[in-house]
Amino acid sequence: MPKFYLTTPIYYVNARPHLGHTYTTIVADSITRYKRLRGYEVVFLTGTDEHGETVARSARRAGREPQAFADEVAGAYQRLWKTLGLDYDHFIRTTESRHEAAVKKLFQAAKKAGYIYKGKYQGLYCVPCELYVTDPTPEGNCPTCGRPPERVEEENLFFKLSAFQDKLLAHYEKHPDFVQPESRRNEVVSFVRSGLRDLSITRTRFRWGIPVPGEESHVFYVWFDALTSYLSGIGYGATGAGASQFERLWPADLQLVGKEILRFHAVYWPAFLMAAKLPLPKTIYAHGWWLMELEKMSKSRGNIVRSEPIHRVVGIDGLRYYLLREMVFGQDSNFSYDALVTRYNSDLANDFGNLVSRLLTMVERYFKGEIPYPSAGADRTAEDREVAAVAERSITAFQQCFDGCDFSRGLEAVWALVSAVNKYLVETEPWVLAEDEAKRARLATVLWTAAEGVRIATTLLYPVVPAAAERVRQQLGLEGELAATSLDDLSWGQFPTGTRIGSLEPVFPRLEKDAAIQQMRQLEEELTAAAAPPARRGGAVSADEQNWISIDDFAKVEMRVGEVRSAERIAGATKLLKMVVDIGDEVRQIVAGIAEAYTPEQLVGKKVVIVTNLQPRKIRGVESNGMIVAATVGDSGRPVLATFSEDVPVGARLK
Ligand code: ME8
Repeated sequence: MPKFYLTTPIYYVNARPHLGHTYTTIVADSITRYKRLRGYEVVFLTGTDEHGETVARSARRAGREPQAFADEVAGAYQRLWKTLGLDYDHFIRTTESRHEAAVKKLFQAAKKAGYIYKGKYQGLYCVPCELYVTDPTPEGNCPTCGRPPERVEEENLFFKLSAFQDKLLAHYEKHPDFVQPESRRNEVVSFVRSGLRDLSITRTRFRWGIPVPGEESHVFYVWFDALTSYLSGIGYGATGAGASQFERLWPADLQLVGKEILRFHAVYWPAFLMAAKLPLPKTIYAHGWWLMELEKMSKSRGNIVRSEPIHRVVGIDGLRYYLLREMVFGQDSNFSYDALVTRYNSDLANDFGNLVSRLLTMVERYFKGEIPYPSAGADRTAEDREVAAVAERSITAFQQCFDGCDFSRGLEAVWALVSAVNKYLVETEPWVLAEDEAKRARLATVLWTAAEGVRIATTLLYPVVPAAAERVRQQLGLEGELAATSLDDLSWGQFPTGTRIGSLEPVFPRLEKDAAIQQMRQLEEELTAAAAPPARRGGAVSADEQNWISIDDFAKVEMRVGEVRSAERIAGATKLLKMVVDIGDEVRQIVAGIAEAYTPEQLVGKKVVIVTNLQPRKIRGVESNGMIVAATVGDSGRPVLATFSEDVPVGARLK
């Protein structure tokens, strides 16, 4: 049996899973199911990325030890994948000792081959991206996330990435499938052509990482650590059975990544592997982003949607279908509850679900629940032959699309068949045939043909909507499980006649759109509130007391000196400005109603007062993580920002 080793990125534990993470993992699960139907032994790896400065800082903010914090978030990922029934084989956590052993082994191999040396890094560093910023934006910000980097100076171990420029270019040339899709491949090639600098692969500025052998004050750079998970999760660095599993499975056949981390996977990763004399993965496939109001959905932007509210309302298969059908793999897609429910109702409830229930109701009514025998081939009409031809075309197109990660077009190919069967039933009118005893043979052929079309569509749908497809298969009275079917054997004309159908229950009940959307939004809000720090418990106070607060109450308000790094207007909101403000040990996004009093240019570089422990909230859909302090002046209520007459350090507290 040919093997197929497939990976998702391993997810950072500084954020709980949102729809973007669910997306990649669901895609990997669908590919796993598809490849298994094609006869592959599929091994699917996912996991969590638990080291690094960002995680250490998130843990500190939550008042937790990094390991306890990582345990909790890694647990949240594992629980969600279990709830969603995602069929992974390996879950690797970078804090496991087997992973630590693998990272050290990869490092030693690269060192032995002469690709590691000691040097000094002086320059800019972006903490959230854990990345040295060598090519800042014109405003001096990180090119990946747009946030202001910090100036650092560190003694590090360097990896001789520059030695791999020609080797990488030769590899891209020789293996056009190595980076997909094509457009991204071109970006990677031109990035490498423009020259590669050596890469610092250790850090001394924090301790939360894997210690570097022989350099006790250094820990590994989080990307050197994290990328190795694709090896450690299947036995690299192990002995005995673990090692032989690694020999059998590596190199990976397909590594799925979001486009923002393609450079790490298509440039650094193959260079590390080449240095250690390990074979390179066959394909790195970069997909696009789920956007919310045209911005990447991400925790730091505060614009996330979680999968729980969605799968609780449209079901797990409803969620899976939407994600694979709506996004063209490789491109960005805007998430909308409206589009989600519309897709669900039109494709799943109407086209497919109704077809199944109409068909089975007729088989029950006209043939006492037994799929009838079709008439002999010679009696077939053009309509019968057309359905068969569409089915054969759908089988081929579906497989071609899924082999090329074109899931939305693969599903369109199945819908061509679903629509053809619906059209066939409208044209042949079995309910009219049923009224005439002389047309019973024709009625039998029509229902058999429709059942065969539904069987094929259901089999093709299994990788995307596995639970629903298995239920339809049972309702059709077919034996065995779809999971054990072979797609290579799937062709027209195999529906076993005389099959007794199972009991009918709708697989995709229709949803009332407004109610479903409201329910999902409400669940999402509840989850957001549950994740936020608990609100202060209130109680009734007398009128006299209302004007007084204790010194302890005042001390609860944390105010700090912030410096505005960037500011921009919010489209469609005349009063609002979105600012990025540095408050010392972090930067915050803050929305304030000061656009009529200040231009963005007047604000950049200004020292201001920020209330930093205010519960985050969304203003016009944009997350605001703090409040800027201003006086309200005159009848118009013009805001005047509080600032300082002497120079004060960023981050200083006010009391
Ligand atoms: O980058 N749309 O982890 P991460 C689509 N730990 N996919 C999205 C998405 C969105 N809006 N947001 C996230 C890391 N993703 C590193 C990876 S691998 C050795 C280390 C998906 O938790 C997408 O696949 O930030 C992206 O690559 C991944 O989540 C990043 O998750």
